[in-house]
Amino acid sequence: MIETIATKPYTDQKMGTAGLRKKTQIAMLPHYLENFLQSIFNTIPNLETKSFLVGGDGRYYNKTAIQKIIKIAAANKVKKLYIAQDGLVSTPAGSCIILKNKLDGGLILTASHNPGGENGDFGIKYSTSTGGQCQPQESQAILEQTLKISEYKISNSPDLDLSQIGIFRCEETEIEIINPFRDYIEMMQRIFDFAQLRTLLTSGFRFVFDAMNGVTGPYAKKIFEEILGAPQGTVLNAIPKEDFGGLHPDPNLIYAKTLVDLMYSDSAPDFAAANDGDGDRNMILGSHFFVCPSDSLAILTDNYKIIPAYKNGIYGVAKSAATSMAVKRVADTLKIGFYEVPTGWKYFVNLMDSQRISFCGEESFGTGASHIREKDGIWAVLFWLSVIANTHKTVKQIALEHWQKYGRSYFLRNDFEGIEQNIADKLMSELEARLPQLSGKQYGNFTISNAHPFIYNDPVDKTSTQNGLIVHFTDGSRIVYRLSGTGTNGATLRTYIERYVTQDLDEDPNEMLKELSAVSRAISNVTHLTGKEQPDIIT
Ligand code: G16
Repeated sequence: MIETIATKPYTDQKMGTAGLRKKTQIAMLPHYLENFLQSIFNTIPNLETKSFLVGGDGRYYNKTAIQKIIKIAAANKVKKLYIAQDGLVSTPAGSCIILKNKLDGGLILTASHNPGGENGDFGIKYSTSTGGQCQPQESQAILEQTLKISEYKISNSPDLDLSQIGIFRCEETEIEIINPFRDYIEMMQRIFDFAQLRTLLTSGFRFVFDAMNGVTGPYAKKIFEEILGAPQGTVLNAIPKEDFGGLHPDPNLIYAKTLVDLMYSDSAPDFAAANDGDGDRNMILGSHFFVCPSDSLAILTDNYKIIPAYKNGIYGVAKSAATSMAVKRVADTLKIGFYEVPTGWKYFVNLMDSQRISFCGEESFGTGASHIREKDGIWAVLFWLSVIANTHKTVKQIALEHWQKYGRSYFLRNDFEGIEQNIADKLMSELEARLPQLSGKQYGNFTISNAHPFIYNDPVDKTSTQNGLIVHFTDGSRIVYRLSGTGTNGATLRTYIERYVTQDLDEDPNEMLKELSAVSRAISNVTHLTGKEQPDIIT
């Protein structure tokens, strides 16, 4: 039976950089999730002809949320739901399943790299038939629905058992519980030379993969250990946990500290990687070496020819404006297109769909390609393993040779967290107002050449988006300022600092960027406005 339940709008259901992210306690408020789901369905015509994927990264409240999605979708007469077995699907595998099966979209339940659990975060990424997350126009239409919703529809049928693959029904809606691994693994096997990778991983090469108790554990076990023959135990933290075992599942130098410590110890393996909670982010490490994500994109692009799927050539590359310029130098050398977009993977989707780009990446540990429309942690790891297998070089050698060829963009991101929203907004608006007067100003060794808001004009849908402020220096250095769109604790100011050099290639980024970091604080007035002398997090 289908019930119509009266409800009132929540005014905070605006999607951020990647879907809706909230404290779990907020998502669990009465009618909160129901309102949001009904608002999504209200924007989609002809639901009786539409099919969607549902799954997530296994975090707390996902199981309850999936049952709600089934019942609300059924009450709204959705044709079919594909539900990942046990509710577990990585964000990249979800994109793959949507594209391969020509679905109309998907609801991936994840707050990505944010902590999970009852007192952690919960989130929903809403994807469309592109396989990528909805575009700003679509999230605006959903927001408008959330602000005027007065009722939602829900079936009162019993919960479904998600552990059995098979076809079931809820009201008139067909529910198929699917294997969440098969399509994705087949795709990886088509892209990469698995025979070559198997030779590497069974040859004594020492590799560790940290799944951070997120959803990539079972994918990594199947791909690296079962198919490619890496020793049992190669995959650490391999079982998805509702609270990520208390870890903050963000693969960076701070939150993947145990792995980082191992890689800087005397017993460091040859290669290590980590993925985040939903498997779209990746961190790459060699023995005593960390690969900055901006460099990773540049290095992989420079090596595209060694991968079977790309050997005949690639379209262009794209990066978010906040990401370093390293990949542009590669694109210029390869004579392929180069694009710079706002932060948010959704901005790459039109470029991929129109065959303008093949590869893209972001400083926030995201690397990917047009095989799907999300960033892809395991793809990046398989690509790096392929580069190692082909070149027979260490990670550090590969990076050093890259810098010798192209020069190096030292890069750091400084995050000032937990700022009151009105103070963060004031900082950004005052800085934006000051930008025109900054040209020609000197700060120590650095002189500003020009400063402007970053405005992206999408060449495909012709929309225009402003995201962040950029300050350029005469020596090619850059500072980008923007507010995060993924946090759940007040506002986070992100300051991205980049300095290009053609010598001193193997130095500590903290030292190389010390002066420019101080300059970035002086320009933004952050200490005066927030009382913070230093960033809370440096990645
Ligand atoms: C999401 C987006 C990325 C973005 C990152 C950080 O990643 O998909 O495009 O770079 O957030 O965004 P912000 O700087 O606004 O916090 P994920 O892995 O969290 O889905």
